[in-house]
Amino acid sequence: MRIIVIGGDGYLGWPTALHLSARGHEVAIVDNLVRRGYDNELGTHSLTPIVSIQERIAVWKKLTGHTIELAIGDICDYSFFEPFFCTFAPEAVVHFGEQRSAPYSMIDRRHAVYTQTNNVVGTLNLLYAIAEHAPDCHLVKLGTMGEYGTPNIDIEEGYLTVTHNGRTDTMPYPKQPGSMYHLSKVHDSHNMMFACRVWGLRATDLNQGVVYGIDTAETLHDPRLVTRFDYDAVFGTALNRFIVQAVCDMPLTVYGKGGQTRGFLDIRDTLACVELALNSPAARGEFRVFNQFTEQFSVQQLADIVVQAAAKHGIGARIDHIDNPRVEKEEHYYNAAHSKLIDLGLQPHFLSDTLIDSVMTTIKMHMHVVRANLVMPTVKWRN
Ligand code: NAD
Ligand code: USQ
Repeated sequence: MRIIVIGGDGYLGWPTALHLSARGHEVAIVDNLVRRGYDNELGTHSLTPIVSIQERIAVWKKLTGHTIELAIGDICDYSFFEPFFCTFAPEAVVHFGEQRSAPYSMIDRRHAVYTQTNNVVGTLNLLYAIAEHAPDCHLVKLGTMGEYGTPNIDIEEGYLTVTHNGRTDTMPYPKQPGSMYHLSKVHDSHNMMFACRVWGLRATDLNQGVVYGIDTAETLHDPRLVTRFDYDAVFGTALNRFIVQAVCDMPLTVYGKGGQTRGFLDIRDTLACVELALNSPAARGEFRVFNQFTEQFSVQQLADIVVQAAAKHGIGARIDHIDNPRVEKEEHYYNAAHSKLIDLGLQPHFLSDTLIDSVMTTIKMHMHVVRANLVMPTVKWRN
């Protein structure tokens, strides 16, 4: 297939582009490199040393003979995106290219407006490009489990059948997102559903949980193929942060009571899920929603798992319950369906000591560059 990977320089987009290229697909990366710009803005960095996207692609070509096309530009700029889209003529697009940090979106008005403009306008441009130039193209879009929030009933995969005043209908599952970023994903979902219903597009919304891990089969070929790895309080995510904190002898930062429960998955399963979705596309006019995670954990459970794994390495990690900078339930019911990707053949990599050990090994190689001042949260949901 001819596949565009939007956001192909990011944590998940880069290893996904390699994975698809390794399977013989013709891959093009579109990225405006804004993620590297956020690092300049915030003084953050990837713990793993990442080379330029041009060098990454050149190394991949030298090692495997596979070419990955590159278009540096902003998908919000239709005068850039439309001609590239027409020339490449994709059969599928995997869309990772959004501002994805909840804390970043909550810094202030400007960051909230930027996040929602970047994410919603970019996706809207993509929907128009597909509708106008390649209506058969399958859109595989990264959404988030956080669109649903933490309702006191089971979470279904995208839709809920409701009986009201004696009549029954199936409609989008109610959304109660927890940040301006998560809200942007809800807006995207509505726009995609509209485009499928009205223009007959085909789209799969992958409502992904929190991802952990670093290495994939393809990135392990050469150190210059490593993906980025964030541990700071704005872009670092829970489990990845906890492992860095344990290795660097810092307390594990559980926010509040730690009963916040979320879906989690290994980065290798992100790649597998995207591939499964691409291999069995949605039908024309269908807006499919898959909940993309493999296990549920509370933040406290994750911290406990990391403390135990660290002990095996002789590290005496400890947990600090710090004031929660976010507004979120710290004790709640959580039971989310996630069977559609399993039905398509997903064989999950469940969280294991082996995975934590391998992440610890990589972190140890780079721990001398960890900046302690980036670890504690400074962005608050409410001042
Ligand atoms: P990332 O920030 O590392 O990568 C996103 C990439 O998109 C970056 O390289 C950035 O430069 C690019 N980008 C952003 N806006 C763009 C634009 N307007 N035009 C072109 N390129 C643009 O993020 P990630 O962790 O790889 O996440 C990828 C996607 O997966 C996001 O949509 C995110 O919401 C979703 N997701 C991530 C996680 C996670 O735990 N990392 C979990 C669930 C969902
Ligand atoms: N948390 C802590 N301590 C930390 C960091 C986080 O207790 O040091 C808690 C948070 O308060 C939250 C939970 O862990 O309750 C998850 O936070 P996170 O920062 O790991 O993840 P989140 O902000 O939800 O966002 C990440 C990605 C985002 C993706 C989302 C999937 O950055 O792109 O959409 O995970 S989900 O959570 O399912 O919505």
